[in-house]
Amino acid sequence: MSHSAAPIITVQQHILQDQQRFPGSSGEFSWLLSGITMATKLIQAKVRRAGLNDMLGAKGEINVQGEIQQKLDVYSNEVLIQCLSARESIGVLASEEDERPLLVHQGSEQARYAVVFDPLDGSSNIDVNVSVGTTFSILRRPEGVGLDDPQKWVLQPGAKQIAAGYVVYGSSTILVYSVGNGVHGFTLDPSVGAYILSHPNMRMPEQGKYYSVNEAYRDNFPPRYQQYLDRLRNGTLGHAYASRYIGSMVADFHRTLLKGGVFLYPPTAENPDGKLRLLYEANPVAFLAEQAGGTAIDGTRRVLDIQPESIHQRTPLVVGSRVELADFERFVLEPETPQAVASE
Ligand code: AHM
Ligand code: MG
Repeated sequence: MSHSAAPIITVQQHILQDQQRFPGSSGEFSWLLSGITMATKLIQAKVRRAGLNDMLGAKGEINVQGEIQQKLDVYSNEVLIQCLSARESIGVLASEEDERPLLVHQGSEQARYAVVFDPLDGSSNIDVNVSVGTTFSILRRPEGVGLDDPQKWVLQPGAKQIAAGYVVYGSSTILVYSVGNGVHGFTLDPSVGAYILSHPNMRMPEQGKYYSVNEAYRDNFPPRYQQYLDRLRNGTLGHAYASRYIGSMVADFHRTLLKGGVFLYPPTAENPDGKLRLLYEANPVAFLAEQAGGTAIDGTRRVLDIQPESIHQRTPLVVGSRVELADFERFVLEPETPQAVASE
């Protein structure tokens, strides 16, 4: 008897297949990634109960379970560190929440990877029940660099990421990751606690209908960015765009990945480097965008080519579909071309 139903694939099975791309890794890479998936399941459980936690005890107080109430971003950070520091293959962890990188398994020869993450991005949205997320980026220990210099493990251009991804805690919990072999999305089935492949081989549409930017800051954007937004609105790219802005990068990017369009966090007069962090916000998103057929630039350069100078450095970000990004590059980066001038 033949069976026509599609197979059910969990993220663990998928990672094991992907791992064959890393000869000699003998299971350690899938073990590492399973630390991330475990942590995000714990985080999502806490996020889902956020309103109840507030009800059961104010921050800093002891709740009915005897736990001290913690801010969710602090909790998320600790959970990731707890889950990842059990993996012998990891030597360095760097988080948005910690000023310096954290050393784990000091002296272990097996420690070959660094993991950089933002444990709870967009956390100001928690109070109003709007999507938040976790982002992560995995780097290989550079040749000849020891544990005495953890900064060097993580200060590598995004093009060196061997894996990156995010989890969006939205109306469902979705994990999206890539090991440089396409982008794949998994939806958490909360009844069994497993991430199930729901979005294989994600491709960003060539063009979308939305732009996504905090337009309240528009007057402070460089003039060319302002004019670019006008082009999107006035139909220069073939249709008039609508806007969508959640204020959680992970959620705004997730929509851009699925529906196409462009997400921007431009430089402003006060913040010439924008707001987003290069290592654990822009880099994972840029890696996924490129893997899905999109483009990510900092306004002038490819994000993945930027050599980071410090762990928490910021970068402007323009990421999205090919058509929107090609127009950005033509219009904003080469403003002297006759085409750009003619359409002003
Ligand atoms: P956070 O890491 O403090 O949560 O800040 C990052 C968030 C991003 O998720 C989002 O894209 C951006 O801040 C929104 O900033 P703004 O309110 O300036 O538009
Ligand atoms: Mg953040």
